[in-house]
Amino acid sequence: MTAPDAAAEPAAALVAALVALQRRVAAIPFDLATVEQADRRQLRDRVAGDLAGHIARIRDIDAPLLVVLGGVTGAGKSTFLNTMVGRDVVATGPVRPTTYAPTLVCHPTDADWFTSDRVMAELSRVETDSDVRDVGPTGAAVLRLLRSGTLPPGLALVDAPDVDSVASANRELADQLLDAADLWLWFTTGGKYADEDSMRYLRRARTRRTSLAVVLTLVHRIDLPEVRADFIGKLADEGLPDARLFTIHVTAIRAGRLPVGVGDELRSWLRRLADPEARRAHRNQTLQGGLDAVPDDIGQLIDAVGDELHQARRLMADVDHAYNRAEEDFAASLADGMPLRGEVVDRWDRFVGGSRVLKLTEAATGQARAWIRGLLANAGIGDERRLEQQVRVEVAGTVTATASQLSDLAATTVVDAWSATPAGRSLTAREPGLGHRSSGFDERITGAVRDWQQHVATLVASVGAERRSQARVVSGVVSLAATSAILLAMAHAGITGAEAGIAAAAGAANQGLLVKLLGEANLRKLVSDARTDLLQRFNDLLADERRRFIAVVAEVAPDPGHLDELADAGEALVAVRGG
Ligand SMILES: Nc1nc2c(ncn2[C@@H]2O[C@H](COP(=O)(O)OP(=O)(O)O)[C@@H](O)[C@H]2O)c(=O)[nH]1
Ligand SMILES: [Mg+2]
Repeated sequence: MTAPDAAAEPAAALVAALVALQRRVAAIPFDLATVEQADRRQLRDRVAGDLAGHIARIRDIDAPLLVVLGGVTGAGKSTFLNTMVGRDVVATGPVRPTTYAPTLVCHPTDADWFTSDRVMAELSRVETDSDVRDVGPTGAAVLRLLRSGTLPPGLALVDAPDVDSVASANRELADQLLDAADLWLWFTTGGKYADEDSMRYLRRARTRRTSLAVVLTLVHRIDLPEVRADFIGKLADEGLPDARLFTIHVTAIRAGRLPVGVGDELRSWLRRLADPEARRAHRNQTLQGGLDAVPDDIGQLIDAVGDELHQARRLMADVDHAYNRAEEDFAASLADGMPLRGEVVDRWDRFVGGSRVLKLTEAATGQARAWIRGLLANAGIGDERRLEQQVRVEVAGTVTATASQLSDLAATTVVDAWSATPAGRSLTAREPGLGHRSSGFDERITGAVRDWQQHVATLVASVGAERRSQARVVSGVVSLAATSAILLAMAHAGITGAEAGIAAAAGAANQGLLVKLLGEANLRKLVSDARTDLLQRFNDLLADERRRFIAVVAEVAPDPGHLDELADAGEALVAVRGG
């Protein structure tokens, strides 16, 4: 940092790396409603804010030094701020635990540095001379800006809310301000300096290597040497042996201020910080410490996004599991037989299964025509058509019902599995219809089954056309009858014997008819094609059903590509700093 020109280029590269990283961090949505969601969003905002602070520190190395007065309740922060300003600008003593608007005081010529969103962008600014305590029901965080000629140019002081405030909004605001500080001025009292509340923050300052000075207040003059020595020991124990320590003994307070002569050492030290060299030194220490902490922060974010991704994939796996199972179940129910109504099946069996019919069909091809005539004569063409239609309707209804039921079952299974995690529950809540098959499913499955039956009819007709010897019989009415016979056999698992050998199962009237009409090999192939076709149609519909679930997960799941981008941006920063 000797010659500004020499420093300019690395600084520009560093800023570019930080800007890229900051954008990537700020863009992490953490939309999956995991148990950790709120913490993760908070981490993201904190890291993004820190990065913005680092960018500001590098870009504006000569900006006024931002000194944040932090610490426990009643430690004298507000009293000291009033003392520095020379008038009663903030209220002292117990404050209501409502959302607190912190006050930033700076020299009038420095105010422009703080009116913009260069630092602490999340806080809206209010410029008023009177103290703003309660910022209203929305609780939106406000930073009160005060210009005072009594502070030297180059120094800005912020009176932060108490870190042990009963209101969590105040504690969070205090953290936010401390994160934005170039230097912490930590206030603690003779009675509280060893408290965990206070020590936790001092540890944080040490870890982050934030420039730090500690102010020990409300100690009686007589106790001062002993308390001071004890506190120095505690600071050393916490790894802060070099922390600058000021003490302010108990004294009479007038108009919310310390009397002249008390706290002078601290006052003049602070005034000297306004010097450009001192400013740079403190700012740079905080910057370097902050930059050192970035890889760890990014690592935490990467872990968080990685875990979110993992959880999203588990939700996806629940979907796959349930719908794959539905596919298997449908195939199995086709193999095992669906619950057709007995009466239709019986009537059809009686229709095709008379011993006379079977006997006739065993006869030569020429007699088949007579058999058909006999069938028609027995049943009457109207009745025969009607029965054949009933079979088709019955099969369609049964297949449709089975498909709908399995689709419902898959949806319920996913919703049940999802109810085990908050992320899953919130997805189900977003889309209340997910617990059962989609509203359009019934119409689509009805169409699909109709198309399948049509396809089977086409298959039967084509087999008939190829089968020269019986070409004349396997046509028209018989073709329809054969179609129905096959549909029935398939739905009723009457063709299960097809794989084992049709002849073995040929005792069944329907099957016997089919073998006679189409031939064993044709029948086997036809049934296999028809089955594949139906399974495909069902699986296509299930894919749409499945997509409803995948879509809601995809909406909130992190993009794996962003994970890589985040890691790359983090590594790019490390490379720029190392190079
Ligand atoms: N007697 C006495 N009271 C003090 C001293 N410093 C602070 N106080 C009082 O302690 C209370 C809390 O001080 P305040 O500045 O509001 O502390 P803050 O909560 O850290 O902002 C106020 O009533 C102050 O008047 C001091 O040196 N002597
Ligand atoms: Mg106060």
